[in-house]
Amino acid sequence: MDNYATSAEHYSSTKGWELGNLDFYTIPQKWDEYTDIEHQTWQKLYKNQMEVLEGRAMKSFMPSLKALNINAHEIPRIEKINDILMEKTGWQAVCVPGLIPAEPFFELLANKRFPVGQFIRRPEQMDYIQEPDIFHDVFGHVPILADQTFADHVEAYGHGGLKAAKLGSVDLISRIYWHSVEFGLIKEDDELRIFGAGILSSPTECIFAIDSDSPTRIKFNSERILRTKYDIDDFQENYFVINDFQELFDATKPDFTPLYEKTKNSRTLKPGELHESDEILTKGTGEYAIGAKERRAERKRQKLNSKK
Ligand code: HBI
Ligand code: FE
Repeated sequence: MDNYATSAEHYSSTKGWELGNLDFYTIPQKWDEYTDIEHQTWQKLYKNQMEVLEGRAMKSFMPSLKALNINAHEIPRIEKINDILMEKTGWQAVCVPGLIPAEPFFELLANKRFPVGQFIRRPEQMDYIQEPDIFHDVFGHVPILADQTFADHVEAYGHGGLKAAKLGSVDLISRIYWHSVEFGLIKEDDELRIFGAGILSSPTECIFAIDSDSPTRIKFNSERILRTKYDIDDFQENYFVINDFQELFDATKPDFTPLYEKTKNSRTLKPGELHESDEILTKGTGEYAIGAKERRAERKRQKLNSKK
């Protein structure tokens, strides 16, 4: 990675980038340079997820993995996936060094390119990483891009994001992405299933999101979600549920400009908060969240103490 700026620099800076510069943040995969340990990390994550996602992931998930030949054997070669994905929906995956700024991220999506972290997590980070790696992106996000309706939604989201950036509303539209593409649930034949990539790629949250009594599951509502903050460092307290991808596509199709105005004039909702407009599917006990608050406070105390 010597020739590239570090991902931290990439995320914080759009210096040198301008709209239309689609290749600015993309890097070669350099597949030959993955080590045996890195391939083993992929294998372990993959095998574990296949077990826990059985009966929990949306029904098309495993067939899509198979169709794109994303398997347990080794870290996939991006070009190989693209040969198939291109033909199915016109999408392609491109490698990036890590998180990139919001506008170029949206522009890639608007052009049917899904940014994939080139690296894989270290063995001591199996459960959780802050930055999206190749396992999160290729295992979690890419398979569902083989579904045309979903792929169209993500493309439209890219265009919506670019517009939101001009209106100073990136933080608001990001909440929609978070609560659907990353942490969304879907009802299939009256059963709750996972389609959000953040859950699909998490060994623990995929069980929590479906089986736990703690979180509340609420019918997807874009106006409500635009007002809703999210936590990035623990399980979600509320999950939003769609009936199918067409619903997601339709809900995010209208021009959000008036909704941004309305949202800015409304009180922001906290991650675990419920609202009177909520159509609640299963009401949670909130038990996990109470413990989570204490755990977070404890982490803070430890950090402070270590600085003394
Ligand atoms: N960059 N590589 C990468 N992957 C993401 O998922 C991502 C990103 N940059 C910004 C971002 N996501 C979100 O904050 C957008 O919703 C703005
Ligand atoms: Fe993601």
